[in-house]
Amino acid sequence: GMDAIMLQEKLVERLLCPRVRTSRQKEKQYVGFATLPNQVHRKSVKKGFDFTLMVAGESGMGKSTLVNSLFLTDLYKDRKLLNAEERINQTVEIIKHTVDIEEKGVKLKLTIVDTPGFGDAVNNNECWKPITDYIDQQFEQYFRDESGLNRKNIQDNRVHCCLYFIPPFGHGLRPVDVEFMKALHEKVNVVPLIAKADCLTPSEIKKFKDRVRDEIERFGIKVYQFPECDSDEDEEFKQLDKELKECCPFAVIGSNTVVEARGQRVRGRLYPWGIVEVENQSHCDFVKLRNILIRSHMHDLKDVTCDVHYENYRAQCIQDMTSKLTQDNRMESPIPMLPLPTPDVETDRLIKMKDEELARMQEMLNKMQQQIHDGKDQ
Ligand SMILES: Nc1nc2c(ncn2[C@@H]2O[C@H](COP(=O)(O)OP(=O)(O)O)[C@@H](O)[C@H]2O)c(=O)[nH]1
Ligand SMILES: [Mg+2]
Repeated sequence: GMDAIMLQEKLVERLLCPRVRTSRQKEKQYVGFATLPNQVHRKSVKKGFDFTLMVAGESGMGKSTLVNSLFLTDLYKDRKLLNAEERINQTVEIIKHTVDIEEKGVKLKLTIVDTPGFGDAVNNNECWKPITDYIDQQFEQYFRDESGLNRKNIQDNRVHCCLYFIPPFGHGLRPVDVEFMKALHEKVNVVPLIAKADCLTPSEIKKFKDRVRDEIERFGIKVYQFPECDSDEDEEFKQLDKELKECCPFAVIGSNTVVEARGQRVRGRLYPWGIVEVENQSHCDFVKLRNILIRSHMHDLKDVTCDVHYENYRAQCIQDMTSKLTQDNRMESPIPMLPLPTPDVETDRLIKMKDEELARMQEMLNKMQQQIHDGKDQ
């Protein structure tokens, strides 16, 4: 009757309203990912952690080189490094690399999604489309698995972070950068980077960063927000946190060659006038970026992916299904001489998914009521 309909509406409303962000994970130390278990459930320690990182931006900006630098530094410490020329080929399609790494018994499955980058095609209209499609497909797969029967062993391929490479040559963001990031910002955590930062002097970098920060604000681009630092944190942590936020957008340099600098073999770029060191904090923000990604902010990036981006996707899905159902209902009202709508497999699937969703909400509601009830009894 009427009550059932109202309950259904309430449930749908509840489903449509993205979950409120719960208190963010806070990490005190900027250390190796071996400390990840400190903040999470023991179960995930046994299973291991996983993280999916995507790179996007114009072709030739050093995306593949940077992910290789990120990879090799942490993943192949002892491996012989090849020349950049030998290693890096132009990326022509979306490629997924997965690497399992272990640090002090803690397992991390790192997935890198390398994208071809735009600029090579004659027509760069909607050049972000393959990327947004890819992100949506991962959400869709997850949504499907989550609504399915075997919900225990879902493979989570959702993209947790997208590094967007801004070319260092212009005077800030180009229209295509603005459009690209806006196409992504509601689907994934966008972390903007200034590519090939060795092309800029320190004062130019500062100016460029200020400008990009301004434009991000002015154009309403919602890049990944670092979580607020609690007021009761110690001064040292607050200082680190402040520096981190002021550093954005990170100026990065990538290289796959090892050079000799100050008597040590380091990853860097050799120029006639000197050496640029990737991991030297006075040369660029590479180390800061790496720490954020696989150490200090990995949990938060994943939380935001689940609680905000995926929830939004899911809400949209359910809304689409609901409106489709309403439309179908209207079509079923008896209009003489019109053939009955043919059963649509897709609609059936959607109805089934929605029913399951509602059943789960109902179950949750019951549990909540039970808890309230139990609370009263005590
Ligand atoms: N100057 C400079 N060149 C770079 C940097 N990173 C990569 N490159 C070079 O830029 C070219 C394109 O790099 P690649 O990683 O294939 O770019 P992608 O198309 O964005 O994946 C290669 O010749 C790289 O050696 C960097 O940080 N600074
Ligand atoms: Mg590439």
